Amino acid sequence: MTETLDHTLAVTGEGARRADPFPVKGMDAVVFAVGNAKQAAHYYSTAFGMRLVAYAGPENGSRETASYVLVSGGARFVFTSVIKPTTGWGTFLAEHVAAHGDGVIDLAIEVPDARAAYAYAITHGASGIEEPHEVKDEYGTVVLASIATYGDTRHTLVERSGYTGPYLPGFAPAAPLVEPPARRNFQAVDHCVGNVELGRMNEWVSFYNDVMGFTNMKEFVGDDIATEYSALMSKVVADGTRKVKFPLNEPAVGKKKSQIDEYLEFYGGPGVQHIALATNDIVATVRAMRAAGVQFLDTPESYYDTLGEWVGETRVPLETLRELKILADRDEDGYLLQIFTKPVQDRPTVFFELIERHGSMGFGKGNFKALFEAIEREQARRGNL
Ligand code: TYF
Ligand code: FE
Repeated sequence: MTETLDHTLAVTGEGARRADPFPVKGMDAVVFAVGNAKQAAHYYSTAFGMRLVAYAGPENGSRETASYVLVSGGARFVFTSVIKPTTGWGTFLAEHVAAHGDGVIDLAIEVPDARAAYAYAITHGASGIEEPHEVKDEYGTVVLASIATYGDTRHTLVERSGYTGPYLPGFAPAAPLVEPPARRNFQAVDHCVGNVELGRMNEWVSFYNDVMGFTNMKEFVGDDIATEYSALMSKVVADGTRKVKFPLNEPAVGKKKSQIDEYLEFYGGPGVQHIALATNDIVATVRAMRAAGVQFLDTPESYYDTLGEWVGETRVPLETLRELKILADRDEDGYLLQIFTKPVQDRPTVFFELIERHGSMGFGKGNFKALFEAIEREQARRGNL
């Protein structure tokens, strides 16, 4: 009797904890280094329907940088700009913008124990950027630590249990810039994709395997698909609970210039390619975002002529998918609906995806041909194919 009880405790308590070498709570924030955070905050408020909730700038003690925190449900974006010539933390930001244009500087991950997570990562081969340290204000204490990942991107490990402030110590609550939409456009970050150099995808997959104990998800694009049409290879790593999912792309050598090569050239190296946002009503979201001026990739009519045959019934009628150019894919677990924006800055670099999942844990592999042809049409218009 006692033995059975002990055994149960071991499995649900210590045992379960030990089974996950790198527990995470989820994505904490996607942090963008941009040239003009004030205008970015406006765009993500009016075009993406996000809500400004916090601000740090010269008015409340941040002398070198201005940062705006916007949320949509559990998705949190931070936009940061340097506001004067500087030698402090601002230097790193300024150099990031000079080298890459507007882009993602930090994929911050919320963890239950930042010191333990950092120690695990460093022991397993990560390069440290900032050692674990406490930051505090009247709302409580947060522990932060940062490690390097591909390119000039970092992962800050954020331990915020019990912190009641609007974001991090130093940030003050802020009122929305515009009345947020009655219905949220999206409620979470679904996955964050990195582009790395030719031949290095597997190194980065191993990095996440070793440093964060992330495991590989089943969907991958190998050289079979790559040489045929996609011009990229891709594998996906995720934490034990599948809350944090990081696909990694590398260019494939093919007939045409890979879309990943175009990114690497214009971004000036590896970096975050797209952020996928989870929505429970992709139709309403696409209508709202299109009306606000967000541009999405086009999909040819022919895609919809055969879609019904292999995807079958979805929540959204085929005619609506066709009207809005939404893509659909099905696997053994269910289906998903997805659509991609065009790049959101002048450089053909960062873009967004909207995804509505119904059981499927995939990433839209069935759409790769149609999707990559659409990307290549855009590449050709830019003269980069
Ligand atoms: O995250 C993914 O893997 C999917 C597929 O340029 C994808 O969204 C991969 C590369 C790309 C666009 C989408
Ligand atoms: Fe994606």
